[in-house]
Amino acid sequence: MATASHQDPGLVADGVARFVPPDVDPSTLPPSFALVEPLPALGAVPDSWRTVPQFDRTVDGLVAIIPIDAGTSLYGTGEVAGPLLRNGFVTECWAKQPFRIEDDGSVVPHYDERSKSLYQAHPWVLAVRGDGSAFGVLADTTYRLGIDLRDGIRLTCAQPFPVIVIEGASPQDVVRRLADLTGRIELPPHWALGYHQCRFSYYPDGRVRSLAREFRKRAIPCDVIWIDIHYMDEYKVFTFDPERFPDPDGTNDYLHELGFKSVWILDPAVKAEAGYSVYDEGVSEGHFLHDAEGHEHRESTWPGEAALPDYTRPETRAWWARHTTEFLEHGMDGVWVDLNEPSPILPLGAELPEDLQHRGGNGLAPGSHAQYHNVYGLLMAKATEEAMRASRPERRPFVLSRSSYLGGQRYAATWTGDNVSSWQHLQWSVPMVLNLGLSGQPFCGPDIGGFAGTPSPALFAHWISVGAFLPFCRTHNSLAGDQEPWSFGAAVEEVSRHALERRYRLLPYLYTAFHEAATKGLPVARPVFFADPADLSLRDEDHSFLLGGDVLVQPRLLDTGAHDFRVSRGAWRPFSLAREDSVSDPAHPVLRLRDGAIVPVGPGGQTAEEAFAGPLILLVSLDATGKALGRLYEDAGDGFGYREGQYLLTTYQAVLKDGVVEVSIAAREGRRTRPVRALDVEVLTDDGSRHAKGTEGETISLPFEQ
Ligand code: NBV
Repeated sequence: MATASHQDPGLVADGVARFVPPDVDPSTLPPSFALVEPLPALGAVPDSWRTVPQFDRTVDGLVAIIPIDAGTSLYGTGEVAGPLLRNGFVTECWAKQPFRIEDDGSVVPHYDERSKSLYQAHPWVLAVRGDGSAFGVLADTTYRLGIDLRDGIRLTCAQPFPVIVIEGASPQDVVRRLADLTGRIELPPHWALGYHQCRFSYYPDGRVRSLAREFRKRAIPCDVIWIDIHYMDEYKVFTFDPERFPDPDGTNDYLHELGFKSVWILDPAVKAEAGYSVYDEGVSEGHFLHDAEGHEHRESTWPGEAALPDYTRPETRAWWARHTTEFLEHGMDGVWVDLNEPSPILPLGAELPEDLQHRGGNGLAPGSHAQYHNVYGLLMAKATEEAMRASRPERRPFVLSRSSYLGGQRYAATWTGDNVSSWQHLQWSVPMVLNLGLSGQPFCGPDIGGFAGTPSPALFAHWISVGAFLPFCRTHNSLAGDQEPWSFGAAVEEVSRHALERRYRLLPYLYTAFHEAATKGLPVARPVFFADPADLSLRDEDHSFLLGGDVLVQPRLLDTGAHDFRVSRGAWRPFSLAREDSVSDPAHPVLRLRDGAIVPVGPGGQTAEEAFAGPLILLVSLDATGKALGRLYEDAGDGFGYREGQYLLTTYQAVLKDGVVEVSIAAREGRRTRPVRALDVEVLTDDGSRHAKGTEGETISLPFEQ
């Protein structure tokens, strides 16, 4: 009798079933990488199960075919450029640095709608049926996977793979269940939700310091300054250039004194140079990837010839973590891991041979690079995150990773890689973030302003104004022109300041949405169709988006023509967030509040710390029955006290009765002391708003005639 295996077909949880090709012995399948825990089969899949993949063999390997009903909309597939709605697209799960060959033969990092794969790999499709019910399809393999959505869902892989199907009453339901299975983000520290300023690269140290001073002098909100590769000594990982950054501790201290955090980059490639201790250790302790003949594999990267760590080995992850721990002793607040698809630099677009050998260990079988390529970035991020957690148990880690795989949200936030300073890329940045959210990664964002090229003043103004409402908010650019908020003249500087002030005022609400992502797995930025999954007219809306469940963001993403936004039923009243919102620049998205919702807004400030302290305003939009509800999650903003109950989750309610709106606390959770603070109420109406002043904890009454 065959023994039970972790990949056995059957019902594996309520509403979740695994299917295995009939001619495949499940015990021969590699263990799942995406799932947090193995899911043993609990019993047979019931006959009533709606979505059953059919397996077939072709010259390309195994194909799983999942037919869809007319009216079914497809999403997910991770990091993809192009529209939100993925019906008709063919992509591939194969992490890579996309590139384009220019007319002069030079190769530049570049992606567009035709790119089959980008830096991250998410073998996952979300399908929303015409009636608003949904299912999700997870191809549980790390190997290269073709995803063809031209006629239903067709998944192709050279190796056999199981398919997990999640059924749900709504897309939200399916995305939540995906997070139950593949993990959720850890709650980030407050500062990580602030504005981040980056470039390739700010150097030397003096330039970093003056950049920091400039932000404070100009009173532009900013929390984090990023240090890209020019800090390293000849691009050798875990070193510092003695002239550019002679005193990294001093650089970090200086930033900290001005209220900034710092994030420094690490690349996986280790310069192959005898005498460089990181390399020597790597060789003597066996940390590098070898070819099929057992020779150390080399790639041409920033430092020149380099070896690549084999992060499938627990010993190698521990070694990497030890170096990261020492690195962090210089006072960095976060770590950025780049080029971990992994991508050689020369020639751009080159890929590692698929027959390189990974040695695995601790439950991971030895395997080829073809098997482990897609999880290289995830494993590097995991090693880095574990180092952060172990070396500073009292602080929340922050890692940003370029490559990732389904489930990678457990270890790192991601960004959408090397985009271009163009209106088209600005427009794609919204659906990219939305589809990543629908694939389990809620903490992501684009390089604001575009990485390659220099944006026009108008483009930068629009980009930062939209980027201010995306979960990860960082400006970054390459070696081209300056891309600070003040680089485009006084008018754009003012738009940028205003955009970031809006974000900082919304931080209490945004943090509450991150708490929902960390506890329930719901995306922070959500597609508009979430508001009414059965409304087919919303299925391809990908200019506007929802932040959390209650705020609708309607940006102008293209410089040509007005976009005809589609909005679900309901009042969706516009609201202001910062001074002069009503007469603001057209670059700023229009913000609307769902009727029946209450949104907490803070005082704003130059740093997240300021933005989470002080008075609160509750923005209220009553529904047709005169009621509204909203939640606010609060904690220390760093550390893990919240796990011991040191948090407050407050549900505020507003009720209109006899010409008076009464706002009070409907429910509370957590043991954090309730702050003594002013709590003002602003009730939106169809023609403006009414205000009342009060204090936290008391019922606030507001005369309100309709
Ligand atoms: O470290 C330099 C860059 C970085 O700024 C960018 O964000 C990454 O996507 N990095 C790529 C390497 C440059 C490759 C051309």
